Amino acid sequence: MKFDVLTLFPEMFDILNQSIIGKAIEKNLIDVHLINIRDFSKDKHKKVDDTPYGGGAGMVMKPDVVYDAYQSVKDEKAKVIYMSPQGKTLNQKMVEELSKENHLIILCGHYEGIDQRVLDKIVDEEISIGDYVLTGGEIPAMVLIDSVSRYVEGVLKEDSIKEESFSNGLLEYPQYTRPEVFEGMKVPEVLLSGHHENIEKWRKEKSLEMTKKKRPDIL
Ligand code: 4H4
Repeated sequence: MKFDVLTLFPEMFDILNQSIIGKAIEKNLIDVHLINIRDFSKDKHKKVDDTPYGGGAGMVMKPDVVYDAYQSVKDEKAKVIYMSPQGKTLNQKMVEELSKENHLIILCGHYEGIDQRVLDKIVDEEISIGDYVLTGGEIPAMVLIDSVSRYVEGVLKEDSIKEESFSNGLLEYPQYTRPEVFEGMKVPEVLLSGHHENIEKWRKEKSLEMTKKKRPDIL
């Protein structure tokens, strides 16, 4: 899976080199290229934004600069995603769908947004990570890269994504590990029984119970 990220702050993505995603990059399971939009400004002051036509607060990213940055990575087979609070709210189903793509170009929004003309011209899908406004689209882009990369073969151990929250429409069952007694609280007996059928049944019941309690909306 190849990710091309159009951003004004490529250095923010350094954290992707940590942990599981970092290892996946090292193993060439995923490829993350950062394109600094500012490099495509023809202005001597490297201007990338300007005041909005019609007045109003804040600055809008210039369409020509964004378009030239896009052209540098353009690929007919790639899906172009714009991270914005106006997009469809990301969920596990969308993540799983996106993981089937081979090449994602992710445009990080900034300031008050980007000139609508370049969005209309290049964006295939507008995605939000939630109904709140952040200072930039870089964290949303990293959320997308992290969540989609988990579906790329070899990134996680076999079967890790099979039973996690949302993968079967329910929240994951509660997890326990050593010590057997913690602050007087014992691990549920069934999990110590080695009786796989009973454990499976208990886990399914707990998943349903947890979902009813915490997220009845996804039932
Ligand atoms: C983009 C702010 C667009 C406002 C931005 C608009 C999110 C989010 C986000 C920095 C940028 C903000 N991105 N999920 N939530 N003019 N991005 O807050 O469309 O209102 O993904 S606008």
